Amino acid sequence: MGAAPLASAVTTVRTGAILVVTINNPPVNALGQAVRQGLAAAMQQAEADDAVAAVLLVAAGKAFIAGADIREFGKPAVPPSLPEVCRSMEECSKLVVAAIHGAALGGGLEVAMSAHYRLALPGAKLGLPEVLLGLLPGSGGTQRAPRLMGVKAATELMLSGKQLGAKAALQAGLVDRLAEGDDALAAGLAYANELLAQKAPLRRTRDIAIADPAAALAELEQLKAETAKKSRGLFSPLKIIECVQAAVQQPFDQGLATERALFLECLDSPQRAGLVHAFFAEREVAKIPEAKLAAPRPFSTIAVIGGGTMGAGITVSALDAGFAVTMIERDAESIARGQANVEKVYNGLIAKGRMTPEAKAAIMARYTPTTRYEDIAQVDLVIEAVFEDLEVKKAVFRELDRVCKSGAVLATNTSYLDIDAIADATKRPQDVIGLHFFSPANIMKLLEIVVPSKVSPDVVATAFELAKKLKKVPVRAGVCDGFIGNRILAVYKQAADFIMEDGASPYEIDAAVRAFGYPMGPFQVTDLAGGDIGWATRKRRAATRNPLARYVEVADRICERGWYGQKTGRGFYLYPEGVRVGQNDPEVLAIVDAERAKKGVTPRAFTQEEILRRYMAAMVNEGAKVVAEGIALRPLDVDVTFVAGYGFPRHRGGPMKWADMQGLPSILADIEAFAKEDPLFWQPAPLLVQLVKEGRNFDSLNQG
Ligand code: 3H9
Repeated sequence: MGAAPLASAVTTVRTGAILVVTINNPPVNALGQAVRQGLAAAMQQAEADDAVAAVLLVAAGKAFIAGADIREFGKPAVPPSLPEVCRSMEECSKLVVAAIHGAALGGGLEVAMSAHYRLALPGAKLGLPEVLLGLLPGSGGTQRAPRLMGVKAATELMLSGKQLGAKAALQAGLVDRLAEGDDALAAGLAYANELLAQKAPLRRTRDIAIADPAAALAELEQLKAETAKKSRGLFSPLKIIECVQAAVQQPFDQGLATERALFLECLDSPQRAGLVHAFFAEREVAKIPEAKLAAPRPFSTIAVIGGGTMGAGITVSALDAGFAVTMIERDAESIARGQANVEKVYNGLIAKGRMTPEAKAAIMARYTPTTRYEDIAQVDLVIEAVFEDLEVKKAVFRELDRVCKSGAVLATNTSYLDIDAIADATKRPQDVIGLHFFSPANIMKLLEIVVPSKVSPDVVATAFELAKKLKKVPVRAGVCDGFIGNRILAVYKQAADFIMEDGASPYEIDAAVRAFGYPMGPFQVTDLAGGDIGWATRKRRAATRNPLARYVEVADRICERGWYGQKTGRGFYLYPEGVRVGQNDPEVLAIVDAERAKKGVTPRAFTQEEILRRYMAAMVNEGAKVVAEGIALRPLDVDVTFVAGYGFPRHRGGPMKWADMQGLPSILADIEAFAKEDPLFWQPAPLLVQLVKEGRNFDSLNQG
């Protein structure tokens, strides 16, 4: 047995005739330069050593290989490239076996596909998720996966970014063998020895022929048509299909060259920059100052106060995460409705064949309905989701203060109200925090964790721990009207109202916003959420509104008619029975015209570009204020809020990242130009002005 230390990220040890090559690059064995270098050297070592008959590739830690090192994208490439490493592995004259445990993603799976044989352990996850980063598999994945799995299955894997478990990967043809247990080294050695004993051939993926090319090309045409419809302006999905077409039509090496060229195009695209930003930002948001100060409090039982849409959604989310949940409502009728709301979600899954009645029964066994506060005396964490009214919420918190055990975390799911005031209704404000869920709470990923002034750091840490258990994306927010998301939303929604009153129809505005990449425009969202909700807020704020500030009354006129959107069949759009996509309503246009006439506004035309410039400038400007006030910790927290909770197109990274990519001077110039029309609304954020002056961007505030 001989050991040869290479770069420390990759080590080799010979065991009999097998050279064991171990990748050790924590946390996830990404294929950074040192790993690529180490793998290339290991392959040379195997070629040069006559005593080596086979190479076994294994990895240390929790993942096999999570892919290329995403942090290297956008920096100058340092050789050897990953395609070169993959080629040296595939062309190796010794048998190459990969033993896969944990994630083998992107470049990680491409490395494995370049081995001659693949073994997977039970926890293995295999996938080509490059599309989620605006990329395509760029180390032969688009050429090798179709040869191993068939054209359609491989293309679907690449277009979806989905991960396959070990068994599914075996069925798909991505791996050759499953092993029991968790010892990849032992299982890999046994497999490699078995292959050597059988004198198994060097089975190179590149040599596998693609069956029935004509049928494969027809399938690709169909996938292309579906993808063009579904991918809403995304760049890399169609490029993936082009690569697979090359795999079918071109010799292997030419296919690789096509893949390389298209990969580099994707790498250069702003969509890649936006998606990679979103990937890291979603991980950075959990890095909060409180995590350094305190550990989370232990918790296993949860109470939810209120069984309405929100309370039921939160209950389902907590039940799905394995918690025991007690739901409180004020009387027997309301708690029965609350339980029905919870069961409706599971019954829907059963109806779709996605859950068995037995699984539902097992989940519901952890659910306890009650009308008595005393029943939650021993609960670890309470989430209040009652009517959005400060006095109602304060009364609930006084009750919680009376009954809950000392140390219980008391959370409110308010979306606007002053959490400091709610905390002060108790004698334990250090235990009170905001958990702002988004509807439907069991589906939406965003959780704004709102930190009032007296809360203790371990409660904040507990809230982040809860988010992790619920598989939410948590964003830390400070207390203000609307926190991060709804505060910024209120401002750009106003900008949309101004554009409407000045001449664009709500339908033109929605279309412009959809063209930017949102699934819906702001008026469609109003109709979906219910116009009455915003109306109630506007009425609540009417007394404190600056009388000099511009106020557009169109939405009020619409609500006064009882047109609250989808639920009433009519709002900004018409929803005749059975129609979910709204139809334009000439009567709404007449209302808009009447309001313009009343204000003496002569309507003018807006291009999509101008609509977007105003809409986005309002969003970015308020985002900058939210960051400067410390309501959001960093610009990236604003980005994650909007991508995870407000439908902001992920490939643009978030509003602040988008602004950086546009260039902050051009955004500021727009705001200054708009301010000439309405100086009160368009006040440039001092932070934006300062960054422009210093030649910096928002991203410079994300570091450290
Ligand atoms: C690619 O491969 C291109 C090739 O086709 C062609 C090349 C020529 N690089 O998510 P976690 C960090 S594209 C760098 O919290 P988990 C992550 O930021 C790549 N860093 O853990 C975090 O850092 P920190 C295709 C990476 O257990 C830490 O690792 N591959 C990478 O919940 C832990 O991550 C992918 O898209 C990376 N590739 O999930 C896979 N991956 O501690 C991306 C992770 O400083 N990765 N980090 O915050 C994942 O999906 C998940 O990280 C994984 C683990 C499932 C692996």
